[in-house]
Amino acid sequence: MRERTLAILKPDCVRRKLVGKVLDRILEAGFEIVGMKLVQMTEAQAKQFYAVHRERPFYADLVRFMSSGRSVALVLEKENAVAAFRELIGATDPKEAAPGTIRREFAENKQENIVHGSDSEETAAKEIAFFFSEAELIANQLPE
Ligand code: IDP
Ligand code: MG
Repeated sequence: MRERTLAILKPDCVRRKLVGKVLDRILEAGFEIVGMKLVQMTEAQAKQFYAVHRERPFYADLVRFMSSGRSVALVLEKENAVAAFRELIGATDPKEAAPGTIRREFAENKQENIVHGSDSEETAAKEIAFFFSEAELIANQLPE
């Protein structure tokens, strides 16, 4: 089934000028961009976005990192987009990510790991609504 997922090209991706390269990889893998914006998350937004991790030891650092600079928020569409995107980005820790994945290729460490991807359809719906209104999501009008 064609699905949507939320991706974030994190502040390390923007700072290291990797947005173009990572977007290329995403498009080459067959994802269609239906929403895209440059954002600077506030600390409050980062706290809310990652609230599920609030008890974890890395939470404060993660919030600081995610609000440390600009990010690119994306809504991506494809068959089984949620799982397919998680596969394309690889494991959280780039050292454990499979060869050829975006995190393995570009990420420096477990925190600064270039990209976020929703982990379920339910989370994807919530995360998409966190960044985008319905009117900002523009489906392709042309036949494939
Ligand atoms: P995910 O992004 O692969 O879904 P999560 O476990 O949901 O990974 O963690 C959210 C984000 O928190 C990660 O992408 C990473 O930036 C950061 N993070 C997760 N685990 C650690 C850790 O052990 N040390 C530092 N940062 C971490
Ligand atoms: Mg996660």
